[in-house]
Amino acid sequence: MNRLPRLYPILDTSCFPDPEALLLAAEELVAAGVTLLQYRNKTGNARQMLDQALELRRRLGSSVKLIMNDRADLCLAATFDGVHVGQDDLSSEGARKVIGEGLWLGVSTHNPEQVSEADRTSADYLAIGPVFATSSKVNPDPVIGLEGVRRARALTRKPLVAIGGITRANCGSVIDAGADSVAVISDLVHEPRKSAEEFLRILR
Ligand code: TZP
Ligand code: MG
Repeated sequence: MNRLPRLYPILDTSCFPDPEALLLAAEELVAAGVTLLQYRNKTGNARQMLDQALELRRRLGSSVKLIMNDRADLCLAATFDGVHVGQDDLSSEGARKVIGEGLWLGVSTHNPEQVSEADRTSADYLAIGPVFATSSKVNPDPVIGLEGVRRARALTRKPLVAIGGITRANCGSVIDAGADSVAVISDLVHEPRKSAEEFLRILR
């Protein structure tokens, strides 16, 4: 994979009143300069997820990298660029078998042991968090703080994405702690274009 962009927005369906609102937010993010997006849907069925993912791809075109959360099968079916798996999803090697060598594989980690284990896999990047308190995840792991980001940085040379409670106000400190990129859900929902432009300006 190429270098990760500094900003990695996650479009979570639970943040939008309907599919069209999510698609409009995606278009605004891309207009702001976003080049990497994750689609996260924790409530829809597979068919709804595929329909929405295909529409995202159709509307955004092929220059934006699209990552499917959780589901390697839907990554392929929706012609996405990669899949992001957590500790309860397919293992890294299982997901890699599904998507093949060419697509991106991201893995969520929440503590030093998981970072070290994921570092030994074929994952293209690792996510670490939650850095700060978050209300966007059900049953989040314990907050790791900036110290958790520093510890993760020391354990892997893979690209590192920090996640959890990251805002325009604190994103600079997360990059300073060693993250290559910040994944953000809630601080991009309200005014996606304006917020993404501000993130990108701060993180330049
Ligand atoms: N994994 C760890 S924290 C989190 C996920 C999916 C949610 C991040 O959302 P927010 O709103 O940016 O805190
Ligand atoms: Mg998952």
